[in-house]
Amino acid sequence: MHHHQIVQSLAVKNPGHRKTSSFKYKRVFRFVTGCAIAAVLTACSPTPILVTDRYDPSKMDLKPAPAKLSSVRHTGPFASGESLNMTAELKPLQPSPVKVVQIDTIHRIIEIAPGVKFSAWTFGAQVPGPAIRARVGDKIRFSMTNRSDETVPGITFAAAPMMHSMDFHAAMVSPQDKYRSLAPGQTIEFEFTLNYPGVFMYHCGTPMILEHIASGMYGAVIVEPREGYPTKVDREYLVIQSEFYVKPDPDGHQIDGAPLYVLDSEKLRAAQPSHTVFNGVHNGMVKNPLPAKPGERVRLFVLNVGPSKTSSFHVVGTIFDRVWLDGNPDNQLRGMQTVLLGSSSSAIVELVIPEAGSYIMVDHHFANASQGAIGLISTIDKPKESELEHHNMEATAVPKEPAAASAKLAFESKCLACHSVGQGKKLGPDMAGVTTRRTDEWLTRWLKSPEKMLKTDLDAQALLKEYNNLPMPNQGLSDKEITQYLAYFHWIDAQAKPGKTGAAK
Ligand code: HEC
Ligand SMILES: [Cu+2]
Repeated sequence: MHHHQIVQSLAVKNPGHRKTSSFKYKRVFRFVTGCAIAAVLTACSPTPILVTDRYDPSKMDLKPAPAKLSSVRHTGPFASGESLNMTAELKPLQPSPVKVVQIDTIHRIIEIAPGVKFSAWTFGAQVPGPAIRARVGDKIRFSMTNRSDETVPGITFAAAPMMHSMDFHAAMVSPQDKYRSLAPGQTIEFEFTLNYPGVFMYHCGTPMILEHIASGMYGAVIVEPREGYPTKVDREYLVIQSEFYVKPDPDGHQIDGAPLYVLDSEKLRAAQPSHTVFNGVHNGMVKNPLPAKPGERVRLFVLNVGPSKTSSFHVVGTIFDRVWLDGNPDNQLRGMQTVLLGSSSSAIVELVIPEAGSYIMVDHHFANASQGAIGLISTIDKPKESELEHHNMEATAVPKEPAAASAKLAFESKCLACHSVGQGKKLGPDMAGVTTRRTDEWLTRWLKSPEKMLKTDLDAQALLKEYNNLPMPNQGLSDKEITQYLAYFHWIDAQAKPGKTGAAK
């Protein structure tokens, strides 16, 4: 036993000390403080107490070699490396202390929602780009060719070649050296060592950064603590939230008979996304839920890319047993219902699946969820459509006419919170069949001013009664937008005619 511990136990054993003799107390006190100082100087203690900081900068590699630029381009696959993960289901950590990673930039048409084919800029030909998995102390040996000048398979048009770059939040390096923009055909190589555990974003850092991120140029680096995680889990999944800002191509390009969608820079600057999604696809993990079994412990690596929205990540039906902010177990919270993630913030959340069911991952900012930030962790292979009520609809077809296509997109972000298409009542009526029960003239007046109609029109008043006296808020639509909604409603009802297949049933 050390001296100061003996003194402490003495003090506890003789609580009368203080009252009986202040003189004795002072002497004991002096002895205690004297010894505490001595203990620090190790004179009192046979074994010195070492305080180590696992993030001691003097033990970090902070002098990586300069980046190398060349014009020798990669050919073949757009991404390679044992540590790369292409899907939500994560492979275990690879043991090698050096992770060789190649991720090239290439422009691609990707489907961000059923029928919405978007002209994207990518890392590794996918959005999000491949996730790197490594651990503290590992070295990442990275190389990237800007292949944005290569043709996009299947189409004759594509976004023009562009400068691109790579910015790893997991690295501590000079941005001017390592994050340089590459011209099409150039290759950059650099190395860095992982100093902190976490779930880190990577993204293109070429101006306008906002446009490069919104076009699809992002991904994650998962860095485990040197000694691994303190808990054991049955499943590990990666969930990346991001926004898309798209509009039908003003030049009218089509792909497989449907409009091509391009970046809407006005919506982008106004931070008004057309889609908010998990893992790059609107409702993607609703169609293909992440599997789990009752009683299992699941670890989710959650990253909010943004670029401009916050995520209030929540899983309906369970509680986060542990939350490690930014993916570092040093930043632990317990028993959380949601975790708030700003742009480029992340967390590892661990949860237990209590009983059989489909547990719904959502951004609890429900405006974002209604734009597609929804996914399932499910004990069932294919959950029934009806279980998704209140959350979102599934579109299976897209109108060819640009007016109807624009309205479909607008409908998905503005109206879907209250209306379904072919899936029954929500807060308001199902839009399927609306053109058979109302004339265009009535619908135009309604969309222009529901409040005026509710005062004067008997059919509108009856409708209000049927919908619990909840008046539809005026949506502030322009005449042009109203015409587009009518085109969309007519398209929906044309789909439902015998012999046709499509969204409305
Ligand atoms: C906050 C919920 C809410 C939102 C958002 C909303 N609506 Fe409605 N809508 C309603 C309700 C409720 C009704 C039924 C009438 C009433 O109670 O006012 C309705 C009725 C309608 C009707 C008449 C349907 C029929 O069967 O006659 C149309 C058409 C319509 N909405 C279109 C839209 C469009 C288009 C948008 C998006 C631009 C939209 N609504 C957004 C709640 C909403
Ligand atoms: Cu870029």
